[in-house]
Amino acid sequence: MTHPTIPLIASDHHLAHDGLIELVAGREVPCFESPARATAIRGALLETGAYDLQAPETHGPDPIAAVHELELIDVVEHAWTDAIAAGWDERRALLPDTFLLRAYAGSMPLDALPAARHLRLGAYCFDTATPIVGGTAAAARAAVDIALTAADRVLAGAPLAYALCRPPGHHAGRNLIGGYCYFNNAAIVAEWLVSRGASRVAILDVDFHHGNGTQQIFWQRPDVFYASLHGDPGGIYPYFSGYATEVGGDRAVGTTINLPLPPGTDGDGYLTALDVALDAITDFDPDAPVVVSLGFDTYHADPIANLALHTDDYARIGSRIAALRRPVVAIQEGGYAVEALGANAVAFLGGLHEDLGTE
Ligand code: OKP
Ligand code: ZN
Repeated sequence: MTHPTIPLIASDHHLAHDGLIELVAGREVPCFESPARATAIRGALLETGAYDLQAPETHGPDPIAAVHELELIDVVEHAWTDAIAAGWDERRALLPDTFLLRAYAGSMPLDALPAARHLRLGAYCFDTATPIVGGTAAAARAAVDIALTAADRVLAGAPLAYALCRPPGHHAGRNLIGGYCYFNNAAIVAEWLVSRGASRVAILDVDFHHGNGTQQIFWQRPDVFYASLHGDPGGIYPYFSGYATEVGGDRAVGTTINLPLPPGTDGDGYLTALDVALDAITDFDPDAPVVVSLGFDTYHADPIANLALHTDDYARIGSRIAALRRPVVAIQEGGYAVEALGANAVAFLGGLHEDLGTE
């Protein structure tokens, strides 16, 4: 049986999104979420000869506005230019220094915000890991187009397409950026599939971190299933969501499933939890391609994670997902062991594609 090439959707827009620093527990550290990540993955995939590199097609603002509030989009688009206009040093990344927490308002009906979008940032951002620089908005828009173009390829009949998104998306909520994420690429694809006629869409999130943004966006949506495997939020970012008790809102009970994993979980342990998620997706019975939020930060040597997967485990995970016998749109999220990202992507997508076959 011959396998046609796999669409690899990528662009260079991400190169100008280079945050330089993030704050971890009050300390400045180099950004883990770096341009080198995407460069490494792209190089390794192309080297196999099994991928067809394609530029994203522009889908415009509407698919983004179907998931995110206009005021959040406005902040992502204009925080940098407003900061520069106010005299910000363009060699420094923009990070909020004040956060509009629920507790700030208490019972006060506060609704005024500064006109300057860089001064609003803390009302739309939940951490200090999500810097904005000159290239951020264009990169975030391109990442959405990359994800949507991959979805289009699968809708057109490809069993698998891979979206090399950077920045990632799964921490971004309807009105919120955070966790290196600005626009939620996977959520935008899921909503796009619904707009294309799907009545049930499943998102499988295998990034090491809980996709709090994706979960929030679809919390009350019985037509979009969200399954996530991740480091136990009791000790792992983003701390405030991803517990097994979170199963969906009152209008969508059972269409969210969280599988927190203990530190040190290896490939066998991971596959056991993955089977729970895959069985749930099978029961849900999506009528659209499965959206995979794909992170390689489950890798044993990842600098910000604590699981113990190895490169060959990604091939096993890929082929287990292929056993769903459903087409897949794979959307890149995290993974920070740059030297291993290429091999891990080759293993995962190879295992997935081989076993998906062409029927
Ligand atoms: C993005 B993705 C913990 C620092 C956490 C943010 C991590 C964002 C991960 N010491 N910093 O899900 O890979
Ligand atoms: Zn992650």
